[in-house]
Amino acid sequence: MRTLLVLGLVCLTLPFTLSACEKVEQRTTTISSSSDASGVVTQSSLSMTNYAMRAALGNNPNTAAYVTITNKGNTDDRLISAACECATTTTLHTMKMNGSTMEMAEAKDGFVIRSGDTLVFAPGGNHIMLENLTHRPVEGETVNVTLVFEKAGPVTLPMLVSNTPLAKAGTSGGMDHGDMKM
Ligand SMILES: [Cu+2]
Repeated sequence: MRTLLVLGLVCLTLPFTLSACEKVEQRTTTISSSSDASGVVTQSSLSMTNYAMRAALGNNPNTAAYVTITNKGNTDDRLISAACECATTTTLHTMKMNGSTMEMAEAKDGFVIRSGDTLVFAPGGNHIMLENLTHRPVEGETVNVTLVFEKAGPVTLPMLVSNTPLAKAGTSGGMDHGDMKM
């Protein structure tokens, strides 16, 4: 019932009502992912860019990974889970206010990525939490992380490991939370 209501809203708000609705119904299950030279990975209608993993720091048993996901399709999708052979536990985390402090919390229902929307995982915000590392990622190596989407299925991203993931050259990484426990 809920799904029907959502679809109804989508149809009402789109200018080409019929064709938009037909596309919703004619969703295919064909899965094929590909990666171009610039590191953009596409699967179904999802485009994944800016993915990287933070190198393990000191004795910290945990680290995090990041990615930007854009839904270029006509239907919503949901990021359900993530997995990495490098960690005992891999979960999707978001940041929430607890009183006056920002804390991370597991997004147990994953993240809905609506048609046309972009979901960002970046230092200081949403992140893929890698807990109890079984392999400690070091700067410069590549570690695979698999994202699982409700409709697009699993897609594996070869993540470059960096001490300053996603940092632009010449910046000091000001987005980072130095006090973030992870
Ligand atoms: Cu976390």
